[in-house]
Amino acid sequence: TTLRVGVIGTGMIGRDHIRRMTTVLSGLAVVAVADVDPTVAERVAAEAGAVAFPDGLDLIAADSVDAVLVCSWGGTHERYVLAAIAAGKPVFCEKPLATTEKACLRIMAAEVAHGSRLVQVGYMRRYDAAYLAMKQTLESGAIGAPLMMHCAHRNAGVPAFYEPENTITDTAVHEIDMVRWMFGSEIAAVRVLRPRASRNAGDLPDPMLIVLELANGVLVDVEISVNVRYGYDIRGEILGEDGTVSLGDPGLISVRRAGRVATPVPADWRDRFGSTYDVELRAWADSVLGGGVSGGPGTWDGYAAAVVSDAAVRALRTGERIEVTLAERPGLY
Ligand code: NAD
Ligand code: ISE
Repeated sequence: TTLRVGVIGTGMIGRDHIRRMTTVLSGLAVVAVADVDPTVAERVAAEAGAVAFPDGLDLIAADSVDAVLVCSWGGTHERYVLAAIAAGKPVFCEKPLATTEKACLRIMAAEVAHGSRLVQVGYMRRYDAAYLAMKQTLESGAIGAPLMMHCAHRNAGVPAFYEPENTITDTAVHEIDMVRWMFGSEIAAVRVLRPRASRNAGDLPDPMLIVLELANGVLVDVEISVNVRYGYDIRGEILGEDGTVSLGDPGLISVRRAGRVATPVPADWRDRFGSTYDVELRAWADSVLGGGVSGGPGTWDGYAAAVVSDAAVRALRTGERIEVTLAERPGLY
């Protein structure tokens, strides 16, 4: 059987996922696309052999669409995810699930009322070979009980529409989700510190240091830098009581010439996480095709990440330590 997918949002990642579903993964067909910019949607539809819908809500309602991929801007995710749940269709929503805690709670209420899980959120690091090997090492006990984790999330640059708070809601959310999964613990409090701004920062609070206190006592620091120019650099090291585990260098080769050793740095998230998104979408499609529940990040995870990012935005604005309070976790999750 083939899973007939409709894609809403045909920008950078929407197009990348369409390429993946049409040329890399089997068992998937992109049958419909929609974008607020109809010219883009029509061009992408023609390339993919799909039908362009003027409105994402009509795409969700179409009989030809079995499952939905939401790849539009974060603030627009809620209406599409709610519509997919109302239609009883599985939905893969790119991160963040929604941009506010309240919107995530509305999605959670709708999914709980529906009675089974339909939503997977695009926190792809859970499918990344390096992060998985790190988690396996941690869980093997080889480095002892974890104490701290140091992370860096560096972008070469960001698009013009990127707002100051996107450093948290769009960028740091990946670490926020990753550490909840890595350590199996919720985040209890957050602080944000800022050095002097980079001369490349423009109006952005760039760089910044986010300190996450986990409920299990682990402390995590995350450097966010979004204009480093030199490439896309994702780092992590866990300090345990008996040793450490770090993400390795993602550059596959090292070149020695003219008295230097050079290892390539990925250019952007497509470069660094390309095969990770392949694994992520394969797992999602398999869970949908198999009629089961996706083992990937769901609505609860999207909600928890949104609450922590709200708290981090407050910490950034006030300079204070902000405690995180989550709603009661429904039995569905
Ligand atoms: P983008 O600007 O390149 O593309 C977004 C597209 O959505 C644009 O074509 C825009 O016209 C369209 N759009 C906006 N509002 C819409 C609406 N209401 N209905 C339909 N279409 C609408 O942005 P992008 O970088 O592709 O990011 C899209 C989403 O994917 C964001 O939520 C972002 O956080 C997420 N993302 C995730 C990763 C990852 O690593 N998992 C990487 C990049 C982007
Ligand atoms: C983008 O939306 C992503 O999700 C990338 O993984 C992240 O590195 C980048 O900062 C975001 O803007």
